[in-house]
Amino acid sequence: MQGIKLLSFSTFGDENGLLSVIEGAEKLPFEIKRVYYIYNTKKDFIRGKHAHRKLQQILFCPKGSCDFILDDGRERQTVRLDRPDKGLYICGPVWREFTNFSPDCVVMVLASEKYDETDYIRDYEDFLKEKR
Ligand code: T46
Repeated sequence: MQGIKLLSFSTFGDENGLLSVIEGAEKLPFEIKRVYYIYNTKKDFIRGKHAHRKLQQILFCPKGSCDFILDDGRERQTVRLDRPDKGLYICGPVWREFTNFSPDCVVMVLASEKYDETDYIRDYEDFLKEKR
């Protein structure tokens, strides 16, 4: 799908403990300007329901799991984030909804820009129009 890439973070350690690293141009194709995280979300609540115009993000679950339903205006795909070394890179306008949260789920987001409400497309029909 256009605008997304699955990432696998370098991981070190053994049965005594693991450490994952997100570093370098290959894994992080932008400078981080903001970090936010989402937690205590009810299992079936649907978050997101928007696209970003320019924002680049890396999303991952350091704890727990959830499903991202992604839509580039042509196709839909579900990506399950269920391990701390697995990330999702989203670049540009991809409609996203996320749900099916485990009770312990924490969604971490590394973002290329500071918060800017004008970068959000919060109406699905507007998203389709902007993609055309
Ligand atoms: C995204 C998904 C994965 C701020 O004031 N500053 C911030 O940096 C952010 C991210 C949000 N907010 C405020 C705006 C809303 O009043 O926090 C409230 C909840 O935000 P929102 O409804 O957009 O939350 P989600 O979980 O639907 O979406 C968030 C991000 O907004 C979005 O960038 O891609 O997580």
